[in-house]
Amino acid sequence: MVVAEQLLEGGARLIQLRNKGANTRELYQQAVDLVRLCRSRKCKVIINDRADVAWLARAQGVHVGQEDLGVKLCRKILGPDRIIGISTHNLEQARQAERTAASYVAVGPIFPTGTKDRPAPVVGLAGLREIRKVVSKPIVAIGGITRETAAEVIAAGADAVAVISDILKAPNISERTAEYITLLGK
Ligand code: TZP
Ligand code: MG
Repeated sequence: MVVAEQLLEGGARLIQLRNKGANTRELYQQAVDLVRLCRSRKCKVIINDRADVAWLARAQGVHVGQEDLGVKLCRKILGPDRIIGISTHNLEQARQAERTAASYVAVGPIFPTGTKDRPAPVVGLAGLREIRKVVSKPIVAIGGITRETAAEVIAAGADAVAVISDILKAPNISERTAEYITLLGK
């Protein structure tokens, strides 16, 4: 949890736990530890892929992809109040996500990314602008976003950005996190 502590130190208020390599028990334990760590700092925790783990660990929500349990089933597990985010990679998926009970719609990859295995084709800023026209839920943009590009991603219609490498590969993770918060004025 060293990384999470650094993110919190930098002022993060929402962290997604993403660990594709963990088995279910490991993911559950990490989720419990992260939720405990974040609680006193008023930082929300979203668990990637697994609504069951999110519920059991009392996380604030889950983030699902196109091949995970759908939003309707996640709502059955998590109830009406928890956060459910869904990944979309094109206009049609975004339109569909808008019609679900998701709390937010993630759109990406906005730019090329080395973080995800077999990423969908790049959506780009133009694609994001088109998606903005059909989605009224909050949009979280993801994929290859850096502090140099975050402002233009927001200008293209995103309400928030999700960032992995540009924060985790920084020489100082807390400072980089704080930079994003200042940059985005949130
Ligand atoms: N979904 C679309 S792109 C991506 C995910 C999980 C990875 C984003 O990571 P990075 O390092 O910020 O490009
Ligand atoms: Mg997933």
